[in-house]
Amino acid sequence: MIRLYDFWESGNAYKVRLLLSQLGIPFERVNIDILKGETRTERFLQKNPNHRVPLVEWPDGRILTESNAILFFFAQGTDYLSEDPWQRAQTLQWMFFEQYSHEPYIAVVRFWTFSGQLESNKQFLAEKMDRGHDALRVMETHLENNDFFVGNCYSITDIALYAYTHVAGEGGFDLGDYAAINRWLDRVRNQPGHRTITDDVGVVVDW
Ligand SMILES: N[C@@H](CCC(=O)N[C@@H](CS)C(=O)NCC(=O)O)C(=O)O
Repeated sequence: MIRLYDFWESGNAYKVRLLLSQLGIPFERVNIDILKGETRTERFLQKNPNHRVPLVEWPDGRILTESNAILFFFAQGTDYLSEDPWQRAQTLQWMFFEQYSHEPYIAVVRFWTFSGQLESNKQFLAEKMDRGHDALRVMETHLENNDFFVGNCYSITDIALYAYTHVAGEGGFDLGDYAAINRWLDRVRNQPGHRTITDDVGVVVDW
């Protein structure tokens, strides 16, 4: 069985938990507590020198990191990723947007908040909030005319963007002014097999 190295509060890890659950792929789950520095131990660094979860390990020893690469891998040949070359390129476009223009702001402020690092980063907060709202406006504009991000159907692109958008409020981002985003969040939540970020999925194992 494949094994996911996971951290409960991580939206990046949640992306993988959600897709594997929706695809019905069984998996083991190892909780790595990033707040205790468990991604920086020698043992974990041997698996990912870039000290981050999510990480998926196969029984034959193969390892894949980077949440959106993991989504892309498992979605191939399924309804969660189009076969059409243009739509696949659009999927990559939005997933790179998520990693460069969305996650570094919305996820980071949420992380500072729940890890108690907001005060020590307060000089960066205003800019992080501005850039986060820039990303939300880009999403809002797209969703005003589209039900989903690519091909007008639910795909890994929506999973990648849902992961941190739906918990943006935990970092102080008020989603009240983003009507189209809120309608999209509801559409994502209503997809078959949806799991929340706190749902207990996979088989928890020690390592
Ligand atoms: N680009 C990576 C980002 C992964 C990432 O930032 N993981 C965080 C948790 S959300 C982590 O493991 N941090 C631990 C550390 O930096 O040591 C992805 O999409 O998977």
